[in-house]
Parts: sequence; structure tokens; C-alpha cells
Amino acid sequence: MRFFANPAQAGHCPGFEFFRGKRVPCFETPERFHFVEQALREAGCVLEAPAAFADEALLGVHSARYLEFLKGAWAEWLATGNEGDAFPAVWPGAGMRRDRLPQNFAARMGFFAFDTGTPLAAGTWQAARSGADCALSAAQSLLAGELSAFVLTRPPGHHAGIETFGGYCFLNNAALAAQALREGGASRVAVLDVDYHHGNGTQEIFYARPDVFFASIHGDPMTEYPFYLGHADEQGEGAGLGANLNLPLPAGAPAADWFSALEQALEAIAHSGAEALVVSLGVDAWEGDPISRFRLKTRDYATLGERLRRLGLPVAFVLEGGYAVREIGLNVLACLHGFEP
Ligand code: SP5
Ligand code: ZN
Repeated sequence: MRFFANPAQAGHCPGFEFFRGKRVPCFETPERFHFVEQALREAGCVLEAPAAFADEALLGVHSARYLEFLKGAWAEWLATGNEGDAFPAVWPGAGMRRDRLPQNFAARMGFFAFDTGTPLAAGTWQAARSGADCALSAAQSLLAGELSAFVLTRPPGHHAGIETFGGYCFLNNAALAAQALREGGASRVAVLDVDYHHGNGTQEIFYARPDVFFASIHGDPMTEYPFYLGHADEQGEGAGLGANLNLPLPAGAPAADWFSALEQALEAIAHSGAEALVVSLGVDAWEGDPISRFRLKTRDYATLGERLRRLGLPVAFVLEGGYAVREIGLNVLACLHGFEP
């Protein structure tokens, strides 16, 4: 297994996020990265820097105008007289127009955002961009014959859509890896998302496509973030109909139910004809996670890894959420060690 670690992650370090109108400390912190890094190093893993890919490699997943916005957003935020972390303040709500991108900076920020929990700071673009390089490097290593790779990065990616940021995510690392695997020759690819929160961005990106199968096990969006996507009746559209599988479980669901859903997901992935798998490895389904409500134990992550190995596909694991900082490293390590003992 090869390990690609994001060298720019620490630059994304906002001071707070909004939660129901209040400023609260960020859950998604550089500390998270360090706990995973430490667990991997203690286990003897060798972490590599990513290769540098051209911006064009992002265009298979995100729109050009979104990438242009993100790249310049911090400078524009300062230039329009603001200071501190950048947040959206206005959105195109239902019934308003999305067919024109306004010139006003705040209006553009709201156009591309979907929550106030995802601050954009000085080093956000560079951190997200280097994370994309890590995801693309992982895909490249699988295409070169490696059996597995792990992307150690933050900010996470699975909530980022074609042109939306939110849920602590800006660039969709898992989608970038899946797209790179497709472009590199895999005729079909699957993405399995085991983060507690539905991977709305990944689903949106591949929703009309038959060549990338998306399966997700997550808290029921009727009560759990991101609320507006992730229901079981979302099965893909057009040529992609049947290539999207959502397995929502109620908050508080026991591990046995989670593993039943995993079996369903793996069976569907096996039948999808995928030649490679990307795993959105959020470890916030762990029983002690501060913002999530599933009940997996650390040993369950080892079982997940073992079960994934039995699929027999090359796998790129991509770090997503997980907010119980000390345990993130142990849970990630348990999964990777279960996959490759
Ligand atoms: C990648 C990922 O896991 N993103 C999750 C984004 C969740 N954003 C909503 C956070 C809500 C925080 N709730 C705090 C409850 C404290 N009692
Ligand atoms: Zn999550």
C-alpha cells in the first residue's frame, strides 16, 4: 500500500465555524491529520508527497468557473474589505435564478456554497489543491499496478459537488480519484462512501453516469446532515439509472445493521463490473464521534478492511470525516491493516 500525505493541509486552519447562528470551534482541524499521520508512522508506513498535476485534471469533476472562484476567493474576500475567515451570506434559494453568475463577490460565494459550516481561510485553496494531487497520485499508483493506496488529506472532499462547497469540503478527492481511474483505463469504477454523512457531492458528480457506481451508507438525511440528498429512492438518472445506491440508516443504528448495509453495497459493487474501487473513508461512524450517531467500534473498522480485501479489487482509500481526533488514527489504521494485514 502506498500513502500520499497532503503537505499543504495545515494552511487550511479556520478559527471557527457557524452552527445554528453561533460561532463554535472547528471540528475539522489540522490535529485530525496529525493523529492519522502519527498512527501510520508508528505502524511503519512510509508517507509520500504527491506528484503535481495540472489544473486540467480537475475539470472532469468540477466546473471551470467554480475552480476559478475557489482559487481567487481568499484574495477577493480581502480585496472587498473583509478580514478573518470567509463565509457566505446570501444564497440563490428555490425560485431564484441560477442561470446567471453574479459579479458581486458575496453573491458568487453564496452561489457556490451550501452551508455556513465551511469557512474558507488563507491557505484553503492550496490545501484543497494539494489534496487533489494526493488523490490523483493514488489513482496513478493503482493504474501502475499497485493493489492499494491511502490518501491522507484534509479538508475532506465528499460533500463538494460539481460547483458547490460545504460540509468542510472544497474539492472532491474521491471523485477525482475515480475519474482519473476511468481516464487511465478502468472501464468501470465504484465509489463506496462509509462516512457517517451522505456523500452528496460524489453522488451529484456521477449521478447521470453508468461508468462510476456510487454506494453510500450514512445517517438518514431526514434527521442527519447534509439533509437534502441521500435518500434510498435516489438511484441515478438517465444513463446512470441503477448506478447509485443509498443505504441510509437511522441515527443510533447498531453495528450489525451497518454491516448488513455493507453487504448490500459490496454485492452491488461486485455486480457493477467495477475494475477499481475508491473508498471515501470517513471514520465518523465510530461510536465516540462527537457529531455523528452510529456505533462502530475500532475492531469493526478492521472487519471493514478485511471485507473490502475480499472484493479482490484495487482500492484507493481517501480520508473524509472523523472528529474524535485521537481515535481517527486508530480507526483508519484498523481499516487499512484489516485490508492489508
Ligand atoms: C466530511 C464530513 O464529515 N462533513 C461533515 C459536515 C458536518 N457539518 C455539520 C456540523 C454540525 C455540527 N454539529 C455540532 C453539534 C454539537 N453538539
Ligand atoms: Zn462525515
